[in-house]
Amino acid sequence: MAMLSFERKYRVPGGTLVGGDLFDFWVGPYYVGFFGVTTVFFAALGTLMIFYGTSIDGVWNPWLISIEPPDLDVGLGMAPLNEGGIWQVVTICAHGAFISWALREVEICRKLGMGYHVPFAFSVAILAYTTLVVIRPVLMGAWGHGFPYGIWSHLDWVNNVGYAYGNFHYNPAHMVAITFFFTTTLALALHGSLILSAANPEEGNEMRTPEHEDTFFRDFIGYSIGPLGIHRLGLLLALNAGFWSAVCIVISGTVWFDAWLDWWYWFPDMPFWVDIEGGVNG
Ligand code: UQ2
Repeated sequence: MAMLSFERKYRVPGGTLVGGDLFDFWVGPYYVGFFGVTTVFFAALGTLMIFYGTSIDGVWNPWLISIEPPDLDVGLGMAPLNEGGIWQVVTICAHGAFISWALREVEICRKLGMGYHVPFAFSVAILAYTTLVVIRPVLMGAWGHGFPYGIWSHLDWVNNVGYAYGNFHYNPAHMVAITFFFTTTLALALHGSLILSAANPEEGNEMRTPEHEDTFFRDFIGYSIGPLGIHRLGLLLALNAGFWSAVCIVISGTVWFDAWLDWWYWFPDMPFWVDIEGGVNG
């Protein structure tokens, strides 16, 4: 594997959290480290379990493969392998692989003397997954509340769980999450288009500068958030999209049990107008 001209300079020893210098080496372009080994271990074991599970089911259409969680009556116990136990092992392996991946990012950050923004951001994604398959099932008392590991089956799960609370779009945290998702795409579209408009000119034209980028938005809306600020905003928006997604599902079935539409009755039920004749309360 060819090395970029600057790569060797940054292949410095140290910065490891676990294993000292035992795993402090590279394979081709990849830093290994203790957590590189554990990532490969958990990812391989989890993948093998998925193949084992679907071979029991006799399903080989990739769209239809599904590793189901245990039945609800298993509660928070261990299930036999072919009755949801495979799902439990795959869930443990997924956490092992995801957390190892985050800690490998931390070791690379430490080597390079960088901030921990990337592992922090990835941890929010892990938290969203953990909320679905661990935190909410534990709060509700059964692993069976986790989602099945299948392309088609997880869509069915989202559909059914959504309708279990009436219309999920009335969930206020779901509204906040969607707003962050949409605003993330708005910010990235503004940023991507602004950078390309300045940094990728037509053949023969000279590249424009960050000052041009600032000036465009000053001329346009009287405000520029700045070349550092747009990345702070982007990270803030994206992390909030994941965080509020986790909030909107974890409160469904734990602190709110009815249709989400009914939650909004706090507004017409406020004391100022709750007894007004002809109002929503009759
Ligand atoms: C900006 C800036 C960038 C950018 C973008 C803006 C020079 C290269 C996209 C403009 C962004 C603004 C005004 C914030 C918009 C707010 C939301 C919530 C979408 O000023 O500095 O750097 O890429």
